[in-house]
Amino acid sequence: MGYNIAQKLIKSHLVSGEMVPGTDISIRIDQTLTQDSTGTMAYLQFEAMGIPRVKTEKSVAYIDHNTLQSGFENADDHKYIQTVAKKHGIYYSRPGNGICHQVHLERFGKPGKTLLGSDSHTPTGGGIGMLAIGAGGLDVAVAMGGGAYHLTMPKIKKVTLNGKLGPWVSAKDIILEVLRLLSVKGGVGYIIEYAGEGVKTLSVPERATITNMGAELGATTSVFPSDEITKEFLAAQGRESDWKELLPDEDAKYDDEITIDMSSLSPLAAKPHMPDNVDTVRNIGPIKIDQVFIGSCTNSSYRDMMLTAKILKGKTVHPDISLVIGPGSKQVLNMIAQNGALADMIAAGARILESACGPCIGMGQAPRTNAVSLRTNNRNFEGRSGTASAGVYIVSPETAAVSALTGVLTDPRTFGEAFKIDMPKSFLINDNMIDAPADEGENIEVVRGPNIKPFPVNVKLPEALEGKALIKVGDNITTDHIMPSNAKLLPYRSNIPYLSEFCLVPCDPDFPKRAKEHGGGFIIGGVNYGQGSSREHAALVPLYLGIKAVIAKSFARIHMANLINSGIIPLTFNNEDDYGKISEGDVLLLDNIRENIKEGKPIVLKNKTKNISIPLEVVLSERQRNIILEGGLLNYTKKQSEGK
Ligand code: MIC
Ligand code: SF4
Repeated sequence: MGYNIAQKLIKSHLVSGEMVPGTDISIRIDQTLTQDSTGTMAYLQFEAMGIPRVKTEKSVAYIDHNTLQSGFENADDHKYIQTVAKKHGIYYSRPGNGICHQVHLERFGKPGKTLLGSDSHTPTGGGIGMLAIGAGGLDVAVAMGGGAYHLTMPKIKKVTLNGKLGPWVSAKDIILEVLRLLSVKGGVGYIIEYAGEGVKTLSVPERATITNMGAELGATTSVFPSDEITKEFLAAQGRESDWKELLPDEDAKYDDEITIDMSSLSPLAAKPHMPDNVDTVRNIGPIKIDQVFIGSCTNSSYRDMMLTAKILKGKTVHPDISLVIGPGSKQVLNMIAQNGALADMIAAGARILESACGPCIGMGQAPRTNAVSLRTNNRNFEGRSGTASAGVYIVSPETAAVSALTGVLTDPRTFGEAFKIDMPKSFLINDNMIDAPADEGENIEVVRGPNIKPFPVNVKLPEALEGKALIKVGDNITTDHIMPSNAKLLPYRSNIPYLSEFCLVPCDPDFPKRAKEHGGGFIIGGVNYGQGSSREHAALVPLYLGIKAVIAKSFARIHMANLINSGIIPLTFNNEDDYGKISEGDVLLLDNIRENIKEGKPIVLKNKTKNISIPLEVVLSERQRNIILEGGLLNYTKKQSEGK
């Protein structure tokens, strides 16, 4: 039997398990990446493991999220990451060098390799045929130490792309169409593999836009073949020797398949406040807009910037609009500076940002009250822009740039003849902002500023757990709800006690106070609880507040892994209707929970307030059960290494 690309990648890295969907497997990790807002925690955890040097082929620490530096905190974190990287064998991409996913694609990604990143958009690397997966910082720390990455063997969904994109329709519209078809939970448990004639019409950055936003499907990752187009991209990056062909076997099998006719697509937009709330730009109509942001790891490549510049050339941004542009990397910024495209943007009135995440994670450029903001990034969750009342529409760079000129949401097909952007034969290569690690790390001093506080570690799971249902939330709660990130909070990513004051505040401002008053308890959630980012803070902060278990209808993949790694039990209802049997404030008891988890016995929750029993499910592998019993992955790893 032949293999598809995802299976080939897994098979060549399989450490344990068999490639049977739904079962626990582990894979060897070739490369890791971290960024600064998850990186501090990941490196603190790596240090706690006591391993002197990373064991991966390449590990890179990027500084791209926390670049606002409104106080000493960000800069302290940067210094800590710079020194810890130098000591332990990790490459360091300095602030200003670009967004981790864009730079990794340009300079380090290799077809056929595995990449684990402490950021949910790590699957961007799937654009060059990598198995690139987002995970919590602790999983990345373990991988840096040479440990395998454990995951549930996903099913493989084939997305066949037929035809060719029409004028002014772009890769962003393809992934928005996939989101429209599958929804934000449609990819859970799957790897999305792209195939079909249409693939050959897409450049690597366009493919990367699609795999990047596969994160919004909840997919484990997404992957494209590595073909002649990949080879040309790598050659233009001076890395042709990194190329390797990766195609599915002719008789490859898939668990599922959908087909998209690219020729029939039109410009699309995801309306507030979910990336799957998709309609055509034309149907939504010419709504008045206040702000446009072109950038983020989804749409900040050379192609996207050149296209934007061509649209803006000789024009003026509409008087009611603030247009902000963030080129994805120093390479891109430097190239558009040299060829004059940047000058066209500036002349048109665009506000140019440094190459970083910026507005995508609420680091500046919060729009006005009740604003409509058009953005080329990937998430439009409520409040993520920094303004709770603003509505964000996710669109392509084409739609964004044209609308910035007209002042209203505009179908770019009305602009005239479409521009064709050729991929450069060679990119501008200058890796002077990437610091190599020291050959010998022993004498390197790691610098720790006062903002770096110890992280919480759980205790062994007790015999029974009792506490109140401290909060009950609905479906699709994101990690941006659980642990919001914005210009005010992101500087505190290495300060869990401070962050705990903001846990779940978008759902209920009193939650942190209540959790503290009651000495912890339970969270009750709906479907797809914890979707979105990989931030393990969304588990560490509840742990700090004494949360013992989260009982939900279902969980998002990375957040569930982060809960387990923190020793918080993710429990699901046997019957979703039982969600109605718990009210906020009810006293809940999990009797014999230690024994039941250990023995894999059925778990029954007693709602003492209502005097009823509710059967629960805990879908854990044996390893995950042991992690929970030990009180988290760090304790478990320590126990393993002590050989007890
Ligand atoms: C995001 O896009 O939400 C982030 C910020 O990049 C997160 C990581 C983080 O919270 O630091 C992600 O996607 O994992
Ligand atoms: Fe940065 Fe936004 Fe990409 Fe997250 S989604 S890595 S915040 S650009």
